[in-house]
Amino acid sequence: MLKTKEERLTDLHPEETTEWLEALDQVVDKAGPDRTAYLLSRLLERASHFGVAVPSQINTPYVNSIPVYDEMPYPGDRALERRIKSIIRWNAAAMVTRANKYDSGIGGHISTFASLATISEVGFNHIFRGSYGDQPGDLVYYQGHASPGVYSRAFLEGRLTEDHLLNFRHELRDKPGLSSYPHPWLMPDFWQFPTVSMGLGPINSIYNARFLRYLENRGLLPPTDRKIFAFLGDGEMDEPESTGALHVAAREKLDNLCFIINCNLQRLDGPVRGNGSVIQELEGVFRGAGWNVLKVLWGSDWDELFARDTSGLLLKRMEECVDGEYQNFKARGGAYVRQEFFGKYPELLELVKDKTDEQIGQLRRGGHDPVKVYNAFKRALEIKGQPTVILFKTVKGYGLGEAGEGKNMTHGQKKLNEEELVYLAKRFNLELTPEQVHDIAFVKPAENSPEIQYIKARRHALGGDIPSRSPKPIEIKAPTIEVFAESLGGSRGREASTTAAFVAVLKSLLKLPDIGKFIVPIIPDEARTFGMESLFRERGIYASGGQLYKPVDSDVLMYYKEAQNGQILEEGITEAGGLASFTAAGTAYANVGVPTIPFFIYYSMFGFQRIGDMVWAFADSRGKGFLVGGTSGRTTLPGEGLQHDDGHSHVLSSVIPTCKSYDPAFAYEIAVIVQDGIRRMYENGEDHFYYLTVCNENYVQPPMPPTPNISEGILRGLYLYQASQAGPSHVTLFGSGPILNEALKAQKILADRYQIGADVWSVTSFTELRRDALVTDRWNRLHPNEPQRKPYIVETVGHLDMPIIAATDYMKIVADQITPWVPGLTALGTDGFGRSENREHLRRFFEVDAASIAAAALSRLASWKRYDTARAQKAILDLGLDPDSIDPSLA
Ligand SMILES: Cc1ncc(C[n+]2csc(CCOP(=O)(O)OP(=O)(O)O)c2C)c(N)n1
Ligand SMILES: [Mg+2]
Repeated sequence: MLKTKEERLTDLHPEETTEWLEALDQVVDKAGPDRTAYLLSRLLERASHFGVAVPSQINTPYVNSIPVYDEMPYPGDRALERRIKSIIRWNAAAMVTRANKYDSGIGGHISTFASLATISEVGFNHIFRGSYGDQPGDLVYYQGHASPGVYSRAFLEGRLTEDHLLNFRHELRDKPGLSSYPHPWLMPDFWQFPTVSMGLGPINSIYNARFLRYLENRGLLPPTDRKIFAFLGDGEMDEPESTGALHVAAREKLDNLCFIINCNLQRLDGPVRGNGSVIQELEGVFRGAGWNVLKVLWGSDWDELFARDTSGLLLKRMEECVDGEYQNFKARGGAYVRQEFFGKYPELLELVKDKTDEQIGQLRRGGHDPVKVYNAFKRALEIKGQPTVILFKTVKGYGLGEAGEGKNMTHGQKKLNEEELVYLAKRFNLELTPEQVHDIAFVKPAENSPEIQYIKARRHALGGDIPSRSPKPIEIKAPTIEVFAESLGGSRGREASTTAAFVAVLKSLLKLPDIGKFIVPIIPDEARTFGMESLFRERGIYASGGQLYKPVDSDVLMYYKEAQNGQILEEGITEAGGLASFTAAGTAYANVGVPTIPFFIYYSMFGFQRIGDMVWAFADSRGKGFLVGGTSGRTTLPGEGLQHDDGHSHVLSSVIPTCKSYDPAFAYEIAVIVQDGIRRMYENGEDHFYYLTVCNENYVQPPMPPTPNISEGILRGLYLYQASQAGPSHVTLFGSGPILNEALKAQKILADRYQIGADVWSVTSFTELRRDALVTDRWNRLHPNEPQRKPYIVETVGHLDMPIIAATDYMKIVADQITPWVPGLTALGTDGFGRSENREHLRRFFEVDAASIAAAALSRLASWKRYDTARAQKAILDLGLDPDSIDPSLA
């Protein structure tokens, strides 16, 4: 029987063990750590040769990674920095308390920043660079709910006024307020990265660090020592997005990235790992993924205890305790710690016999000791070839005492009462008058005080303000539409898909001398599906270390070329990673002054519904670029079935205010949309982005008709594509994407078999039509005494006195968006789960094929009393529909 790990690791011969350990001590003494490491690795190698299952060493002991003798002295004025930090702590807590006192329920967080203050202050005073020459400096992602601390510091720096603090979470008043969390959309000069949705900071910062390397390797950005720091919560690390891309950072050797994990051992409800150790667990995860891990667990006052403890029991006791106990040690005070922690072993009690309970209670954790914190940052800056994570052990609600230090309810603590405020002020030696405490007054030393002079001098020395968002003007001129002549001319009788049409547009852009280099094609392992493989060789796939092998297809023209300056980001199967790259590229204009234009093309079903929250954050970031949902359309993608057939991404994209969604039918529509998109986003500087669905159905792509104002129609949402050829129109047909072809076939059926004329309109965007109509309606509502304006949809189609049948490959609600302005509209769409079938059967099942459209037209005409009901019923049967078939939305 195999033994368990514990059984194998039981010491059966302690004397023999001691001999081996002493031998090792001698090697360390005489030959040093490198030789020791070499000998150990040879021993392990030999052991595995004999089949010894060596236990993997994914963890190091529960002590600081940097030994005391390796520490650098602290470079700052400790006393002054403490005073400044205390004021920042106070103002942060006061901001939240005041907000809730005068507007009960407005919310905010006190305890997270309380646990973070030392780490944050060391970073601001000594580490985070505001600029590198003429380039923006380090990029810092903050824990979203620690924002009061960031505001509080900006107040001392003179970047925010007292009015700002008074209006924390009051963004809609006459004075400028502060948003609850980091939102570039709401505070565009201040915040760079929206982080408060847990898990997005980790993945986005990894891909951003990698994107900076990409820009450097492609010569678009001069290399610097710039770092990306990401402040994260230990609870936050449970999100799959937090750890899902760690291997990317290690593989790409991102030594420009440093995670700062605030291990206060608690999340919202209670302990993160009450029955274990979140720090040891995270150490294992990060080391396993190839990161450099620095643990900062114990403050300097523990150093002498470690030095005096010759029994090894102190470490043993530390490793025995689970996080739930550590939480108690902080929540219950020094006497409890003496009894429950040290009291387990007489030797440990002896070790602290000269300390009072108060002193024991104040033994600090590493994350509250500036020397330990500074040394960890310093070491992280020196590490080459690996990303670093610093695991700082802290106390949630540090310094709040009874008001919540280490307590389970501390996360929700939003208001300190007077007694608690007095405690806080005393705890951090803030010399406040009783009135100041009573009034919860903000504290700001005079401009010429040592505190303000110091804080400003430090930021000046480090190159300027952080966080700060100050995009340079973008110097991109959109290409003229003629650049896309090939797409505008149609496929000349050949059949082609809109995916191929999109790829042609992309290729035209890549060839442009001024813009081409800024285009960033991003693909999650679907390039061949989308017919983009020729780009591999033409543009190269980005590989930070270049291509180290001869590709298996090197003898063919379109071989799999990887290159250090490759332009394509081939992400592998990770839509989240692709979106994180899209975010890095779509915000590079603001963060590092390089106006890259990302095109992220992916399987549309695995877009918004899988990574919608990341798209939301992208919008918040004022991101620019093009999302392209490939193989889209519930009935247009044949064969794949329920999981793959997308009939709702246009519903999901419609909820994002800055996302302009289009479902184009033809190549020329795509060209017009992309050309204008670049003009608006990059030439005009508008902060929005695009979602285009493209499909894999092949059909003849017509040339762009010479209709006047057709481009405006394409961009605003609809235009008349083909007027009735059979006399005046009695029914109007709207069609989108490939379903436009079904509407055209229906037009012919109605004319040939029923002698009914119908106009056919191409609707490129129901969502844009609705938005325009809502804006117009609102204006009219608020200006009843002015000439009323017409929404574009009404202005274009007029008040149609006839039924309208609108058919798309998406849920009916997509077309229904415009029903208030065209009340005669009947939406045909693809509500329900997809099936694996061919297009013909799918379209019949979902009732969006030509026969279903024609039948709907006749049925609606009958209900308008413009067609005989019996003939309509017969037509339904003649057209092959089964009136009693099951409703696909229920099936
Ligand atoms: C995706 C997501 N889920 C839930 C929340 C709500 N939430 C905000 S903070 C928090 C707890 C955070 O704990 P931790 O990451 O440990 O941070 P700490 O405050 O302890 O530093 C939760 C659950 C959120 N912001 N985002
Ligand atoms: Mg926590």
